[in-house]
Amino acid sequence: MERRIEVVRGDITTQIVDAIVNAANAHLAHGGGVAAAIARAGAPVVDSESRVWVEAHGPVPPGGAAVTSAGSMPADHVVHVVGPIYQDGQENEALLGEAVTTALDAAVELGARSIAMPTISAGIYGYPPAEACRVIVESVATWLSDGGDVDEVRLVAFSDDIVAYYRSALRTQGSQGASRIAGMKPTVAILGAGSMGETFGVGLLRAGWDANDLSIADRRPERIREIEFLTGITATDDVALTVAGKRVIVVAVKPKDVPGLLDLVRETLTSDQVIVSIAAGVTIDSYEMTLPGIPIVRSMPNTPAAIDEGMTAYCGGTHADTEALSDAAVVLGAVGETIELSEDLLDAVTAVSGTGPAYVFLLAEAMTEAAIREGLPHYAAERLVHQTLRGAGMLLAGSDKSAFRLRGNVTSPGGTTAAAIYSLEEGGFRTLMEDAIRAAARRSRELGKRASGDSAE
Ligand code: AR6
Repeated sequence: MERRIEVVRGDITTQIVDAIVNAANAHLAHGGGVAAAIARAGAPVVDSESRVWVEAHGPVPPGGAAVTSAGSMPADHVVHVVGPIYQDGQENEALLGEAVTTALDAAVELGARSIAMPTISAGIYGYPPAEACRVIVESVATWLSDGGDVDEVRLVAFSDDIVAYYRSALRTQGSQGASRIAGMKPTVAILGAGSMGETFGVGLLRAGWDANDLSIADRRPERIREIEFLTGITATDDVALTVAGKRVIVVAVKPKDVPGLLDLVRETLTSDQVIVSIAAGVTIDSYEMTLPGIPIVRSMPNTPAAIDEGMTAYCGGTHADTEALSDAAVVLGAVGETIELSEDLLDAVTAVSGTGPAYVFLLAEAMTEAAIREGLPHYAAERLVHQTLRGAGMLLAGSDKSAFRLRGNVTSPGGTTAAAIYSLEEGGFRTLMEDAIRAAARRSRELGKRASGDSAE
């Protein structure tokens, strides 16, 4: 198996790997940053085992690591290392490098084959993020070329700028040929120039793909001309030509059109290409029946992908090895965050993040109407509502605190928020949301059955 470094934008607590690394302090008091997120996701085990560890060994020494289990997180172990607090006149780079290699060694000792690591020291400890990313990439690459024996080191970036720093460090590293680096931009063919196809085409260009490494196919001549004009990507109605020589093939046609489309490419595709399907409900099984031996990745994106704020869940089929999954994640990650989940969860994903934007739009409609009824002019009601939703969303996504905590912070007893929340709860808001998500998941299962039935015919 090839040794590799990957960059994934996301939350380290949800990574499906053998071990995750924590950027801890010496006392394993997981009060803030990624440490608090890990302690919360792995509660209560991570905190209690950390206490036991410190009682038995004392504080984690520089260059040392502590190990706990991971509670209900997908990983098996958490390796806690302490990065340097960035200071002038100190060997920052050597200290951070040491934390990285210590973490990797400790994970390997636990038998881990895949390890996810946060940007150690780049938060509360004040290491300039671009520098931290460079040092982490160099340390991991050196560790791998010195014989570090794992299948994957996943660098988990919590924000877009960290992704960009990692990518740039990887490019430099790659050109020095220190080790084979994943996370580079694979060539991509997009089949179907509907709104999602366009979102991906434009998103990949924004993320730095060269138009020459992309191609698009569509059946409608006027749409082909339009998409070429809009994006500069070569578009044609010849599907076989579009997929030729491309590493990742994004299937972005309607579910009912998938079988016909696959008939056009089944002779052309080879096993070093990867199908990334965004067709709702079409199962990996149905792809694999038509395209034996071809790596398949099935995914469920959502519409905020149009502004690079998408949330996409994906899962790999029988022939999708780490490299195929990584290339799929790089393409999907160009337009937002990604999470790897098992296929049986995709109906729930559809009901939560796939359909989710519509719940928020409905909430916005209802709030705007109510605001107008309270006497606000229409233009003001809209601005108040839209910016409030944006602000609250950003606060929630960027915070370590749960939605429950953030809501608690703005709810004083007997105050206005309390009055509003009481009325929402009385009216069954929570039950309604639960019913809505259940209904969407059920519908997704029904449509899925129909879609796979179609393609099996
Ligand atoms: N997943 C991935 N990365 C994350 C997550 C997450 N859930 N949350 C934050 N990050 P920091 P440090 C990123 O401050 O600088 C703690 O209190 C974050 O954006 O967590 O080494 C410890 O207990 C940043 O890029 O770690 C120590 O006292 C990176 O993780 C102290 O902070 C590291 O930020 C350690 O400070």
